[in-house]
Amino acid sequence: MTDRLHRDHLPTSVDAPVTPESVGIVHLGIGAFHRAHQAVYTEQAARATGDRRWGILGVTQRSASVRDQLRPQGGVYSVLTAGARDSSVDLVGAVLDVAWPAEETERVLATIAAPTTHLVTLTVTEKGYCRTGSGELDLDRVRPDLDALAAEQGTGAPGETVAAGSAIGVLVRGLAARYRAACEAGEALPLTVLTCDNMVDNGHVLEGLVRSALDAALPQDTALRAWLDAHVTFPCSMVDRIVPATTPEQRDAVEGELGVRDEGLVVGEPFSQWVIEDRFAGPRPAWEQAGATLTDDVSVWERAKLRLLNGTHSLLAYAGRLAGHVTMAEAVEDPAIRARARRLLFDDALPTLTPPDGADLDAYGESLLERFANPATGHTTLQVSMDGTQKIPYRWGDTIAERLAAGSVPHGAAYALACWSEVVRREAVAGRAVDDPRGDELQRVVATVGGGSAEAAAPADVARALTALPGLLPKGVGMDPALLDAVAAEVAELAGVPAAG
Ligand code: CS2
Repeated sequence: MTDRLHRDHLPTSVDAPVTPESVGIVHLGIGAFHRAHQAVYTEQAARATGDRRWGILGVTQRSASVRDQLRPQGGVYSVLTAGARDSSVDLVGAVLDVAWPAEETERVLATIAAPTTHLVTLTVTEKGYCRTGSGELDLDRVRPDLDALAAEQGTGAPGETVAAGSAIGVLVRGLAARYRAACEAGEALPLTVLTCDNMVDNGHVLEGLVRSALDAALPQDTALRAWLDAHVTFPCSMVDRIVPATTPEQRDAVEGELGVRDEGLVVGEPFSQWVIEDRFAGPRPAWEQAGATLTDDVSVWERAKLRLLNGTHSLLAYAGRLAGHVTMAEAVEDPAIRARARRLLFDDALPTLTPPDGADLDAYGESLLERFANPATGHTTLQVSMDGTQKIPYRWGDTIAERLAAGSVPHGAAYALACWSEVVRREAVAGRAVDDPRGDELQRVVATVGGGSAEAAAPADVARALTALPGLLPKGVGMDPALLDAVAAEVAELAGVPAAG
């Protein structure tokens, strides 16, 4: 048995990480992605500048597991950069601690309110934004947090601190706590709320949800809203690094290399990119010193990345699963699947995009296929295929809408929809849960198409019904006859039966 990695006794074979002096950032959703991306930029910026104000308090929503990995290590963990040919291990010390709101809501809210904190950042995944199928804040899901918020602001029944049940809940309650602290201190206490999730206009989406939550919980509180208007910003950002779930084998391999056990190890590909809208309410880490791009307009980057990288990724995941491929690398190396991926990438998505800052999108598209083929990350088709209803709108929806509007049928995207539909149908037939927040609804659609039985549902009819699912594609697009015919034809080929209807 080797010792556990710890900030106070570090292996000498790798550079020591920086230990920040205080928490400057509260990060909601400290999964593997944050630890392999924004935390790495924060660490590198601290190394480059010596500015040690930017420790991170990670907040984990769903379970205590990341806290239990990192707290016994004093927050330090390693990042395995897994390239097709080489790999390397680095230590990151930017995370000072991890809190689980089920047990430590008060501490999380107090840290968001603290004057030394300047940023709340988020990677809570698409489903973590608690939206209904039509994109509104799902008030039922955040109700306990809204009631707690009203109580904390003195307009509801006061009581014990209620454990926060959602990331949006933590955020709005944290903002209100900061506003109260600002009033008490007689200072503005500005705050930047920076979302790093894969959604179009992510900052604007988040700001809209926060305002809806405040409208629902505190309809009379104009002073809090005035503070928000004047002192809180919600910049957009585009993040990119392929970060698969860490495997036990990777943990063992890094243990062999470091000579200590790291339960918090994360794995990432060599490529990493971060484009951030330069709209901060107060100070921030010098992330540009670590390679981040600060810009006035993130949207061109965001659209290109979502439609090209994530769009193709999802196609490969569903097509790969149907073909029995476990890893994304196997899926992209399958010639039949690769040809379809190229179609989505180059024929459907690319013509809908404006290249950001003179970037060569053809070269970018080719580089993506190479990145996906990196076998060292071990990224699985199962992981990328989860939460389809939350991802497809951003990844395929706009591409499809724009190609149809331009008078052409996007066959790559139709194939992608067919693959997704087939994965859903086969799960339903096998009686397995679909890993998606709308999974039960998807199962019901399949059963309804089959007159009450998933087995009886014709694949092409299922595909038509799923393509028309409310909230999946932009309004009206899921009903487009040319698209529906193309999807049905693709699914019939996949399922080996003639297209129905
Ligand atoms: C992937 C992304 O799991 C997924 O849905 O498409 O996590 C992808 O690896 C990242 O966005 C790459 O930046």
